[in-house]
Amino acid sequence: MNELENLCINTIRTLSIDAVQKANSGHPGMPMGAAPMAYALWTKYLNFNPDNPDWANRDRFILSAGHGSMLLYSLLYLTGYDLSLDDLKNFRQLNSKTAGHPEYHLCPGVETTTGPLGQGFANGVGFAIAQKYLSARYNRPGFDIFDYNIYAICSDGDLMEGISSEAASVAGHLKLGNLIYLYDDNHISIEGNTEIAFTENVKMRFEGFGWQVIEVKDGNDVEEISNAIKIAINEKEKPSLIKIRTYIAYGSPNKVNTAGAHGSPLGAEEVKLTKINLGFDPEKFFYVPDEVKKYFEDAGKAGAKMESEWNSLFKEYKKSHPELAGEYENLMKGIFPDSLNKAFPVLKQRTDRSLRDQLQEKP
Ligand SMILES: Cc1ncc(C[n+]2csc(CCOP(=O)(O)OP(=O)(O)O)c2C)c(N)n1
Ligand SMILES: [Mg+2]
Repeated sequence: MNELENLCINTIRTLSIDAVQKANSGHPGMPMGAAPMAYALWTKYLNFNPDNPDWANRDRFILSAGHGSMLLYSLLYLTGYDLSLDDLKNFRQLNSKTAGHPEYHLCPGVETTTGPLGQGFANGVGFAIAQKYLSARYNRPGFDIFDYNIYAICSDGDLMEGISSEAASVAGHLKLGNLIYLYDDNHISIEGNTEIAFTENVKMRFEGFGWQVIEVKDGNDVEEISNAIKIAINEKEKPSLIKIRTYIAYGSPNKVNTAGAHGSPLGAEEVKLTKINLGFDPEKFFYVPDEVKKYFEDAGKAGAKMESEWNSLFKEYKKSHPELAGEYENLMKGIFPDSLNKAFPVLKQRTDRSLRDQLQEKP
């Protein structure tokens, strides 16, 4: 890993621990362990435009392990979404954009609300089905209008929840090759080591569902993670689970690999020791080196360029396929095609009898 990469990753870590410490509540350990995978995904693969979080062909990113919300907020701030350093300082405060768990509509760049474990995982499968539908209906030769992927970071708790098994099963059945999940395999959950309650063979379970499972042995190895993501992107038939061995609270001398770093701040003294350990000034808070901000913002600008290329492609598409383009644009405004309107039954409101009478009426 080069020095700048290291600095970028450690900035995600220090922003996250500072925000949790200032709020005096939250989950510092997850962002610290998962920072390298997030860095690799967001700077090398994820297509997004911070200036337009609604760009139709953006890749979707879901933080299913929503308790690690500071990971996402750090990325959104660093890449240039409409989220300021002050918003990070207001983490977990009433009416702030940076709620304890990511909230859709509250914070730009948050694709869906996550908090209940398993929910983001399952939502992502729905997103992937939607992408498949859009591409099947609207893409035409020479016009890959919708070719985006759905990415998520999920945790042990996500995989423990039953809903993730149901969703994973249908994702395998439908061959959702557009689905790429990064599993933060840190062997720790709220009650301690996963040995206590979660010892199933995750790899075999997901292979049984028809997924491709790729193992990354070192969650700090950006190259190993990047290669795994590339393999996942190239797999078009199967959803992919990238099982990445990480350490919760990586960088904290005394809290690393402990459940104590799951749901409470590191503590002022440990924050200092962590910063020293990571090569940061312990007296600086919410510190972002200029070169780090520039590097992340450049990743965002690359996405802005992609969107403008996509806009040109859509213009051409509109000329070649005006009906399809028009239908899509109408749908986005909530206007259904006539054929669909006709398919809906027309229900008349009955005003001649009270609701209670209607309910008591025998069928
Ligand atoms: C459905 C549901 N049950 C319980 C919780 C409370 N909770 C938050 S995080 C967590 C588990 C944490 O373990 P893991 O998912 O491995 O995250 P890590 O500690 O490794 O970051 C639990 C039980 C929740 N968010 N959702
Ligand atoms: Mg865990």
